[in-house]
Amino acid sequence: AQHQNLITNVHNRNVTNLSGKWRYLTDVNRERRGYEKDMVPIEKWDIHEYNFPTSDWLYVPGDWNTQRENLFYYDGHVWYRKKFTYDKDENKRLFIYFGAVNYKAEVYLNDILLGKHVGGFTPFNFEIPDSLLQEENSLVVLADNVREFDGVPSFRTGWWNYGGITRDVLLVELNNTFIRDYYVQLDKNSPNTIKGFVQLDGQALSQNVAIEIPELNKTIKGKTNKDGKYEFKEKIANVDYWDVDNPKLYKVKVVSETDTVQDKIGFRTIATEGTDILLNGKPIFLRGISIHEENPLGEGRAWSREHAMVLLNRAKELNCNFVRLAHYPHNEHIYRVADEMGMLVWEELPLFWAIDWESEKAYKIAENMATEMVTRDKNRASIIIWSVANETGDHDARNKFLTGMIEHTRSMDDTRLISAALLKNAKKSTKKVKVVDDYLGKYSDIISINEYFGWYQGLPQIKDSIRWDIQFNKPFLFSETGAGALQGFHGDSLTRWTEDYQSYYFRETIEMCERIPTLRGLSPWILNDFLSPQRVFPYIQDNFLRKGLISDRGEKKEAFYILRDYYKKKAERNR
Ligand code: GCB
Repeated sequence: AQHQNLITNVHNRNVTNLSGKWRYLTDVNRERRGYEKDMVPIEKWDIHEYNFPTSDWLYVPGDWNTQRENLFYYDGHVWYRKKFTYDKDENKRLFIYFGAVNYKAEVYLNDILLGKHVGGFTPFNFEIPDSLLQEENSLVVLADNVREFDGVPSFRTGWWNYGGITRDVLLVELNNTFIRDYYVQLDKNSPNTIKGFVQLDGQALSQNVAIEIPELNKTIKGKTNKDGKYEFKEKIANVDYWDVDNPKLYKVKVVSETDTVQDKIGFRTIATEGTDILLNGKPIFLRGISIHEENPLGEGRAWSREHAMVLLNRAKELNCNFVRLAHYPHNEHIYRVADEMGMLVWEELPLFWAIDWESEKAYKIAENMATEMVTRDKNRASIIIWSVANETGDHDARNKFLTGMIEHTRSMDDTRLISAALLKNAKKSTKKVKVVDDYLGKYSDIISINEYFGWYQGLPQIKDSIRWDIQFNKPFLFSETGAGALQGFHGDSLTRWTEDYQSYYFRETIEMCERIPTLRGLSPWILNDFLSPQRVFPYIQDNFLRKGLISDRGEKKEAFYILRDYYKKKAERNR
């Protein structure tokens, strides 16, 4: 069994949350105890060695690395078990939904395989047939975060390979024929046109459906085809557009003869014109910051609405109107909070560094991830950019892979901009002139570059003499820039790892930015220090990447205030 068509907006449906303590067993040898046969009486598994009832537990959602010291560096197989009872209405259908399991998941209910999933940052669901439900149910999940060269991401990442059931697990009870998915967005080229679709799932696929927006006195009516799909495009008037200062969300009700689902959706357009980014037709400068999905109140993966509020409030305090949520799709909560707060968002696929570009397997995984990402988030006004990759080399295999990914993403949603965090052309660049001519630039709407002059190369003043030769007439963005500093460590501004050096770096970066006429934003690296497998410099890094403007313990560094003040000025000028 493979995973089945994704149900959207699960949090607004009839759900039972299975979070809490789950039993777990590590399986270092990956012996699986017969599970490869897809069917083994789990209770027989409870022999001395592999004994769920007496085993330790982990919290779900959550990574295992930061919950158990002896799992901190563990990449491997972990078996989870949750027992639950469920009183199901026999006229309804039951699904199990996972917000994310990193990296692969196998899901068994009462010893029967429900399905498998690959990809650590996107949701999936399986239907639970009535015949499988018992009075007390045993849900077993294998979470496998073993890295693969032809995986997505590949073996090498800059972030911690947190394993486990890292996001919400929900039982979702739905009507026999239900609204599985819908898309309600403004047409990119016309702020007076609303377009989208409704998709039913079940036996009664031909139905009358409606999209109601009561506050606009608008009801769009139609009939689904034999595949359960209704597509629409309609005029709409008097819209109060969603904007960063006015994050207006409308109640939207999607109704069929057998189901109803509610959402809150903002309406805005995002486009480019020459070197400008236009939000609702008006030029905007993206005052951004990059963010990893790490818990700002503790450690490990972030997974809750509360975590999202803290992260985005920190960005607000920095006077941001934009966040780059790197380097993979984050949990659904943060995009909803961004919608409510008026924060523009860049969402990204984990096609990071050296992917096995020739691998068809890797391509299929990535394509499926893009499908899951867009399916889940396509109704979020905050998301203005889909990013397909980060820092990848400019060569044929990669170009074929990524143009395919861009095409696929656009075919699912053409209302947003597409980009990728690119690199300068190292061969053509000189010490003073940095050439930007990546093949992908032709296909992306915004030219985004990661740069670290003054950190990996030279001292910050090197930025004084740099000129950017950007060979595209498109908006330019620094998707990353930053320097490491240990919070509380001070010295002169030429001493690496001090807050003073980092501040100096940011002052020089800001000056450089002001000299680039087509620059339309930046999202420096990064809001908070985060765990990284590559950053092992003792006493300074100790496994943390220290380019945060805020430490992993929540203390602000000097550079935070420098960027905050710059953004304040930019906000006043909007340029
Ligand atoms: C990058 C990566 C980011 C790293 C950063 C760094 O370009 O995109 O994940 O953490 O550089 O600190 O070097």
